[in-house]
Amino acid sequence: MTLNNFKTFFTFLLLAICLINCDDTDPINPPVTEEEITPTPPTTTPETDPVTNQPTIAFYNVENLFDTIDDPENGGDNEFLPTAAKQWTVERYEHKLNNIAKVIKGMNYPIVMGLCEVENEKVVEDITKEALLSDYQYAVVHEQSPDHRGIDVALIYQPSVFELLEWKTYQVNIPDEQIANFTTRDILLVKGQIAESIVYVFVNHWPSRSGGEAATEARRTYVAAALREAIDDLQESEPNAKIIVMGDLNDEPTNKSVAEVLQAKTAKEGSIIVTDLYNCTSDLDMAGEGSYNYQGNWQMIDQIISTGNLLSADSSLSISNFQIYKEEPLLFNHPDNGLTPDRTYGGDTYYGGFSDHLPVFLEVTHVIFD
Ligand SMILES: [Ca+2]
Ligand SMILES: [Ca+2]
Ligand SMILES: [Ca+2]
Repeated sequence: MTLNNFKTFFTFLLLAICLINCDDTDPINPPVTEEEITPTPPTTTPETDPVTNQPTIAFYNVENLFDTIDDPENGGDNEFLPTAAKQWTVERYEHKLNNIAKVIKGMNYPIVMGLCEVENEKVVEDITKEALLSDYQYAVVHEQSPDHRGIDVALIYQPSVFELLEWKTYQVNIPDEQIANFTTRDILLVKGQIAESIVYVFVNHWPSRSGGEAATEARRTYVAAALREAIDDLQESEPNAKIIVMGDLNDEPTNKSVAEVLQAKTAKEGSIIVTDLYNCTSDLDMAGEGSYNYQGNWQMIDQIISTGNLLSADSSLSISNFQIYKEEPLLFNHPDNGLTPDRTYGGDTYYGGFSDHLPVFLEVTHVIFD
């Protein structure tokens, strides 16, 4: 092979890799250069007490929760095997499950918790089987998504508090000029009952910014439009439906997809309209907080949004006090970027942390009328 041939081949190879990975789960850009960082010892994660004594609802991007078994129909799990460069072993998998269980405890064992970046139903069940969670009898709602890496969204819930009524998924087929048959994660809709209130929860994981925020924005506005349509349909048949939207939206509250297409308002805009969507994250977003650290900047890409009828304190079911679960064990001090979520992997280097995202949650008040 001549040098020019080699260059052409190499360029083609890079392009192919780029296309294959165009929807890599790293939400914003390639991982920060973590090679120079000393990994956190993975066996010393402390268990912390719950940060609230109120009932909670939460969402968590758990960063690539794959099992260690090869799914022959999914090429996307091949890097998460004991024999792969990442050396994804049962021991590491169990350490990660235990970390997630500690986070669930830390958020006071959410009644309902959305998850993303889970490989299959089994890995979600494995979370719920953690000893730390045994008192809560968590149950699972999961459906396989057509995402090319095989990662899905899911929901866990406490059946004694949240009665599961129905659930469905929305497959979103995004027309994309660069990639034929571009697929993303389904939107999961779960209908359940807390006390006397019916609530609808949409769990999301919108397409990543990998490849550039502007270049990929149309994918997220497309999914936002699909979600808006699903909500419009629901509100047409049930105008006062209590709706919670949660997920890793890979956009921030002020981006076009969230603010304009989904029409999620900031909570401070005028008086509350019961059927409108409000972004519960807005106050913390405007204060510079976030769930994801991109090169030193906190970004609020993991969000919880609700209809106005859930925001009134005298409602039979209300939510308030949105928070980012930002406890010390989930963070490490990056030499350039400051406090940053302590992730499981940087490239193939194992750090044994929790996730590249922080979990988010809010508090729930429910009133039973006699
Ligand atoms: Ca697997
Ligand atoms: Ca495979
Ligand atoms: Ca899957």
